[in-house]
Amino acid sequence: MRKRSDLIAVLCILLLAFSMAVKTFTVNGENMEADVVSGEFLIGVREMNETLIASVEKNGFEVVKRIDQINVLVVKARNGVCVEASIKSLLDSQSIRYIEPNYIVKMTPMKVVKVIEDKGLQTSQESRSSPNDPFWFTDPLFGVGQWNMRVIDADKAWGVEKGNHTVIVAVIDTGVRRTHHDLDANYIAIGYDWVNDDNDPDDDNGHGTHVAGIIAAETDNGYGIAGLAQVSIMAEKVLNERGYGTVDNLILGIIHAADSGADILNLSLGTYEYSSALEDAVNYAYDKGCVMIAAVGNDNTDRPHYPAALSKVIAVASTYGEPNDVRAPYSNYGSWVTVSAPGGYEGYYVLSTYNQSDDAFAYVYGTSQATPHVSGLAALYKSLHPTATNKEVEEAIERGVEDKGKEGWDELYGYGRVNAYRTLATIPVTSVGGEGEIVYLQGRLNQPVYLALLTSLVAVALLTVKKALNLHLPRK
Ligand SMILES: [Ca+2]
Ligand SMILES: [Ca+2]
Ligand SMILES: [Ca+2]
Ligand SMILES: [Ca+2]
Repeated sequence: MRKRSDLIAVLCILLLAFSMAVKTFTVNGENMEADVVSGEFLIGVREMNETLIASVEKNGFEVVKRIDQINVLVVKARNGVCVEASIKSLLDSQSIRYIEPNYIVKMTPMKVVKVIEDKGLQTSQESRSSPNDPFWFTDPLFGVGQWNMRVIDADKAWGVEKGNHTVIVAVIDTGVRRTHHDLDANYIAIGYDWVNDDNDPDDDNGHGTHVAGIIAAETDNGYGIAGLAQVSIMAEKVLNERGYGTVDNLILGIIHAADSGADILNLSLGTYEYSSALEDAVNYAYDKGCVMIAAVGNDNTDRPHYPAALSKVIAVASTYGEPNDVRAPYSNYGSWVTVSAPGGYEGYYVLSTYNQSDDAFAYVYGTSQATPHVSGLAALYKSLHPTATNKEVEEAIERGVEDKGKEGWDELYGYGRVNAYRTLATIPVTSVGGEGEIVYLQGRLNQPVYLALLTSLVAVALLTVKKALNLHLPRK
C-alpha cells in the first residue's frame, strides 16, 4: 500500500515538473522565459455556476477570484495536489473552455535618462507664446523641448480641439501620482489599485505617471510640459513598484476601466505569451466601446507582444528625431503593427511628469512613451466627435498618418507615424447622431456650429446617463 502511494506521488511530481516547465523562446538570439505565477491558473468556463465552481474545487483548486464579465475563474492549486491530473480531468468537461497559467506581464521597459524638477521655472500664464508651458520650446538638458509633440503637429491640432473632460482615458499601468502639479487638474479618482487592493492607484514606480503626462498634462498653465489632450485621466494600477504584474490583475483593470466609463485604455505593457482570458477581456472592453492602445515592445523583434498584437488593439511602434523622425532601433515590428508615434531615443527623449515629487519631470524613451501619444490623439478625436465609435476613432488615426519608410503600410511604421492635426482637421467621422442615422460629413470643420453643438449636447447627455448608471455598480 505504501509503495503504491509512493509511486503515485512520484508520477505526480513528474507530471507536475512537466507541466510547470518554464517555457522558453528566443528574442535576438537570447533565450527568454515565460514567467508565470506558480500554481495559479485562469479557467475560462462556458457558464458561471455553483456546480461548476464546486467541481473545480473538488479537483484540488481554490477559487481565488471570479471574473463574471468574461466567465473566468482564477484558481490556486492546493498543496499536494497533482496539478497536471486535475487540469486533465477538468478539461474533459464540456463546461470548460480553456485553462492557462497566470502569466506575468511587464511594463514595456522604459529607460529613465534623467529626472529634473520644475520648481521656480514657471513662466507667466499670460505669456504670449502658445502653449506657454516652459518645456515646450526648450529644456535644461537637451534643449529640444517637446519635439515629440511638435513632430505630430500637436499645437496645430489644438487649434481644432484641445480636449473635453467628458472623455476619459484610463492609464492601465503602475498607477499615477495624482497630486503632481501638472496633472492634478485632469485626474479623476475612479480607478483602483489591483496590486495592493485599495482605492488609491498611486504610482510607486514612475512609469504610469510619465505615460499620464504625455496624454493629459495640463497645457497652457505656464508650468512644466504640455500634454496632448485636456481630458479626464484615471488610473488602474496593475503593475507593482518594479513594473511587474499578472494577467489576472491586468484583466481586472481593463474590465473595471471599461465598466467605469473609460473611452480610451492606454496599455504601455505586455507579455509575449498569448492569453485567451486577456483576449476575452479586450473583447469585452471593445464591445463596451473602448479604444485600446498598446505598446509593441522594446526588443527589436517581430515576436507578437500582447495585448498589442490582438486584432482589436491599436499596436504602436516608436520613432525619434526632428524634423524627420525615424524608427527607434529598439522598437518591435511585424505584421501586427498598426501605427507609430514618437517614443524617443538618443538626444530626443520624451520629457513628461514623474512620480518622485509633485514637481518632478523625467526624460524617458521606449514604446511605452510612443503609445500615450496615440491615446491622447484618440482622446482629442473623441472630444471633437463624441459619437464616434471605437472603430471610427481607429480609422481616423490610421488615415491621418504621415507615411514613413516603404510606401504604404509596412512592418516598421504600420500605416505611418500619427499626425494629430491631420486626423482632427481632415478626417470626418462617418456616423454622427446615432440611432442608425448616418450623416456623411465632408470637411467637418466647415459644418455649421449648431451641428457641433448638438453633437456635444447629445454626448454630454449620454455620458451623464452612463455615469449615473455606473455609480450603482459594485467596484469589483
Ligand atoms: Ca495643476
Ligand atoms: Ca494604493
Ligand atoms: Ca503644463
Ligand atoms: Ca510606410
